[in-house]
Amino acid sequence: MLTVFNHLHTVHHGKVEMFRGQLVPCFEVPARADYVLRELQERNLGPIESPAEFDGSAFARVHSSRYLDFLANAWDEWVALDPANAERDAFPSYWPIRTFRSDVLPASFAARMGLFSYDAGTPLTSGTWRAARAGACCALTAASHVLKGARAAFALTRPPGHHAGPDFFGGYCFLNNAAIAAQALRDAGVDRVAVLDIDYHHGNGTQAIFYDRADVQFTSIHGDPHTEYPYYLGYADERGAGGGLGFNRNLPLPRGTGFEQWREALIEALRGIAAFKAGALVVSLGLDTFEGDPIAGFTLATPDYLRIGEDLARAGLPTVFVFEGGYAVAEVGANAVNVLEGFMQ
Ligand code: Q9C
Ligand code: ZN
Repeated sequence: MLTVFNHLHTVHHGKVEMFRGQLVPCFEVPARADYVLRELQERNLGPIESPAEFDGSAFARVHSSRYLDFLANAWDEWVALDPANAERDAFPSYWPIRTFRSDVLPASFAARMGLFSYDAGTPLTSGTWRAARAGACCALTAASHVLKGARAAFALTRPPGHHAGPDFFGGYCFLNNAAIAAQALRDAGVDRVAVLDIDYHHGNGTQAIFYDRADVQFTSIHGDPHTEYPYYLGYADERGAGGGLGFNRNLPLPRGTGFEQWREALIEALRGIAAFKAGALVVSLGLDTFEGDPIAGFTLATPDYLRIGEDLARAGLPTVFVFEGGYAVAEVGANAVNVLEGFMQ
């Protein structure tokens, strides 16, 4: 399988995130992508290339222009507030929840940080915009290979994307790489695109982007949001809105779920994808379902990821894989590449 690697990913390097009342070292670290890259090379999974250049128009198909403008300038605004900020990650401190206005764009940078985000665990750093932009270009390049007839392609990038919505960042995500790829497939003439999200955490950003759409079906298997991040979305009764009713499917599973039960959800998800008659599939490939993951609660083991790849291949669809979460750094390479190898067998 062809991999499109974001060589610029290292310029997004958060120092700390807010976790249980403390600033702790980031879980979402550059080594994650490097471990996957090394495993791809060691196992000779196929060519590894750099992303093509795209202008921002494909990003604007899923994100609002005021959000993209904000992201593009956020670091410079942060440093302009205080030169010492150059050494500090930027975090939001205020959020416009219920009864506040979200139509006004405040002059205050702090106010806009909160307007465009939903948690305090997602540091914005000097290279965030450059890394995220190059990452979205990886997703677009992978999609273009599939459009040209490749059976599958893998966008290997960080920061991840599936928590980023039309106009917000969070959950370590800034640009929604999977959504950008899915929309690009639609715009290139694929009538129906399925997005399957197998990260441990519900893909709230992707769901939000496509919630009222019948042309992009979103399915997610994840930890039950009653107890798991992102808490406020990902419940089974969220089925889509308006013309999109019936095209959103959430399969939450309790913390502690093992592979046997997880795989039943996967088979069910694939049944729904087959009924949708998609022309292409985008997989949000999170590996934080792994038993050793430090911030998640399923118990999948490394060999299980081969089975997942085999199951996904049986859908018989041109497939774009997009790297999402997975924080057991030393194992994330083997787990990710197992999915891809299982798919290609
Ligand atoms: N309980 C992705 O996997 N913080 N994002 C949880 C630990 C948010 C994960 C803190 C986790 C976001 C792409
Ligand atoms: Zn995750």
